[in-house]
Amino acid sequence: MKKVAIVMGSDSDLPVVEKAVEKLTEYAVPYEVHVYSAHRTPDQARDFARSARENGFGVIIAAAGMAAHLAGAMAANTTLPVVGIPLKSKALDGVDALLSTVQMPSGIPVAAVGIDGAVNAALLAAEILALGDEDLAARLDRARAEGTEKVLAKNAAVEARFNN
Ligand code: RP5
Repeated sequence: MKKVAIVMGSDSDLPVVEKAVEKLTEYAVPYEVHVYSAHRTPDQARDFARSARENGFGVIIAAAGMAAHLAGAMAANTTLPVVGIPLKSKALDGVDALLSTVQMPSGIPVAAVGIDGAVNAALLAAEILALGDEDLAARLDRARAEGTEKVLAKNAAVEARFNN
């Protein structure tokens, strides 16, 4: 199976990014984790994206806060799918990162998840890799069915309490 690259702009992003790491681990999806900044280490970020395909990656997850250009910078340098995680910061609650991540010019796509949406980023990356991996697809389907059962059980409890 191809690997997922998880790239973040700063190690201060780790508390959120680790949720993506945990989710990929849960689904036995191989990954690497790196700190590259579109602004502080632009050469390394570019080189990583340019060599990602030949280095065995199938998807890049890029997480950044504030003027969050990392996902776009990755996408500018590869045609691998890039999933952007806009991270919440103090000043603007993550809206700055959301808009910086999602408002890409036509031709250079980034699939942005919600603010701090690390779990969904990992799941989306897994779904992309599952296009070529039936076992992973089956694991994702099983987990989705289990999630549905949990919500149905909650619904049953709420209905039993209020609908007499
Ligand atoms: C962004 O700036 C990083 O992704 C991080 O979310 C934010 C702040 O970085 P630090 O100043 O904590 O290193 O590039």
